[in-house]
Amino acid sequence: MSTLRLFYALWPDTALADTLASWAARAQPHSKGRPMRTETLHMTLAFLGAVEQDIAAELVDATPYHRLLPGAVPIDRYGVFARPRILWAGPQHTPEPLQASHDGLWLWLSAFGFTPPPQPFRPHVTLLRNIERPEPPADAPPPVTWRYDRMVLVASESTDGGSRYRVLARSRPQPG
Ligand code: 2AM
Repeated sequence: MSTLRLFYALWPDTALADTLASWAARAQPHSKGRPMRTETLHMTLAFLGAVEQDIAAELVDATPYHRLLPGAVPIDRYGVFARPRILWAGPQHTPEPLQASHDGLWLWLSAFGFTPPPQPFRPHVTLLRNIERPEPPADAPPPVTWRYDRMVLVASESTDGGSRYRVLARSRPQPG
């Protein structure tokens, strides 16, 4: 059976995506590397990898009902993942409610047969790939607050021009 490469993420609105793109542009002269396209910028909550079509269909149906508690995450620093050569933006400290949403998501996903990765959650937005410097720029732009109330289920598809992301489902915001 064929599979889909899936992940859950927070997706920024266009204003925040533009701000994150400006963070990428500001770091690029220092870090070099390839900026992510503005419309692809996101914060991954859970990477599932290759998922069978029937499980993917179950996730699409169930995702609207897995409601996230609304929260906010400060984007206040640059960071580097040296081995995959990524320059990212993210919080200095993971907010406890975001950690709880991450943990709750994986608990919910366990009912579908998924197990969480062994490494701790490191919330980040990948800004540049294939960077040429192992340290981030010394100064970050002014911090921004990312307010979220839902997550998206995304399929990552290989195309001739690289990866393309397709949103398959959205969780519903908590009723107000
Ligand atoms: P990254 O930006 O740090 O590479 C789609 O690939 C999303 O899932 C990206 O945000 C990616 O993070 C994240 N991800 C997490 N674990 C991954 C893995 N083992 N392989 C590929 N992507 C992963």
